[in-house]
Amino acid sequence: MAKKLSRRSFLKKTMAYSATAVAAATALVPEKAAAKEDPILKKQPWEVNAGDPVDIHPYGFPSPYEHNVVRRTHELLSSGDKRASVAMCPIHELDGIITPNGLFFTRTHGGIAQIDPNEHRLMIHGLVEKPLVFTVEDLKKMPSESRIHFIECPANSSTAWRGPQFNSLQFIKGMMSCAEWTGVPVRYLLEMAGVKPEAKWVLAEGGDSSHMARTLPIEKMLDDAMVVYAQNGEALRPEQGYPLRLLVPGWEGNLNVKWLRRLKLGDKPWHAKEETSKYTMLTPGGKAIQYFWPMEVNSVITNPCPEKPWTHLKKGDIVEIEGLAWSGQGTIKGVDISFDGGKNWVPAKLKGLVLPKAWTRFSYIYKWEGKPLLLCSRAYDETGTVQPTVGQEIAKMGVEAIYHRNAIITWEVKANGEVNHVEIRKPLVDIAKEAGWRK
Ligand SMILES: Nc1nc2c(c(=O)[nH]1)N[C@H]1C(S)=C(S)[C@@H](COP(=O)(O)O)O[C@H]1N2
Ligand SMILES: [Mo]
Repeated sequence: MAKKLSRRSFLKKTMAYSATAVAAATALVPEKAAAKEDPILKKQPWEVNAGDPVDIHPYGFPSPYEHNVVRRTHELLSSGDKRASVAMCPIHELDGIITPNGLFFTRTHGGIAQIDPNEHRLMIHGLVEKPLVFTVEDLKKMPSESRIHFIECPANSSTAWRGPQFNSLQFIKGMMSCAEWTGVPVRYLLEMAGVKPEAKWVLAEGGDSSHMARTLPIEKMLDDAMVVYAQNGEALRPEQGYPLRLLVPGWEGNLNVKWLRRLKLGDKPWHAKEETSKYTMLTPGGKAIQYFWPMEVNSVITNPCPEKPWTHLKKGDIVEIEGLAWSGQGTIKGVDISFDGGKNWVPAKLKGLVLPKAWTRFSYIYKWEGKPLLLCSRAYDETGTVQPTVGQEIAKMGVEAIYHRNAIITWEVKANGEVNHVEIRKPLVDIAKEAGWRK
């Protein structure tokens, strides 16, 4: 009896935010079970025989037991040709805020170029005093900076505009990743070339077969854009633009031109002339937004999610709800969690590094009573922007926008622990009426 009481009061305490308390709570169970546990008593092959020599893989691999943690493609998310396609990041399998290089989402318009770095150059020309050509080695000799930033394709979640299409976190939100990038600020390079006063726009062009070329305002290039050659401590992967890519922190993924070979300065935007791709946004009034650069505040719960259900949990279990929040406008200031589809909210805890224009992990320690939930997260950033509900976003942008979907995502957690992607919103006709789409 005394034991039962102390366990109950112990559980009460774990309801407060305390990771150590949770660790202790889960440790209670194995302690009793240990006597019956096979893996503890049984001699395992890996303790009987010596392991592999240290030089078996000069460049290592993950454990074969992690074979399921991979990028994935989906026929609905790309053209039939896998060279003009996207491989989605398994964000539900990640911890912390760094995406390992082998799992970084990969989007290409003309396949993954395999560039010989000795044959690659970066040219800076147009409205500059002195056009310059850099080798990769030239850039590596310059003072470098390392920064952690996410890259997100604005088409992330584009399939959700008309309602949930995928019961999968990887396919809803996997068009993004976050890494530590090392390279040279574009500002240094432009200062070396000498920016002419008329220069207002920059064309960034890739050396791959798609020759992806995007227009950027010079202010952003002089602010925090970088030419990077390294990612998480090693050279960029070919998929991410080896040997050089443009990094445009917080802005649309497509602007982060890979296999970067040219920056051309001009006095007008380049869209009519050399720019290869358009990322316009059609609004309900019929007008299109031509440039929509920063990725706005966003968040999603990664545990639980359709791929990580709570089917293994028992009523009364303590669990850590976790997720990712990010904003291309700056630093995440907070994340709220709702268990009832957005009627009531409680603040989550931001955990680990909280950096501008980087993934930010949030956490909420929760006792699951085995009751159905409508679980969602809502982030806000340093500019005061709050992540919109689906209804708010549709009222503003309609359903034809395709890009920049950052509305709140809801998981239905069933009593048996299954998790489904659902959407909470009024019927479209009501949203349209209230927003005044048609008179
Ligand atoms: N040269 C070149 N750069 C490119 C692309 C491309 O096809 N070619 N795709 C762009 C798009 S649409 C996105 S979303 C990001 C994806 O970066 P990642 O593949 O490193 O995740 O790269 C951008 N840079
Ligand atoms: Mo993209």
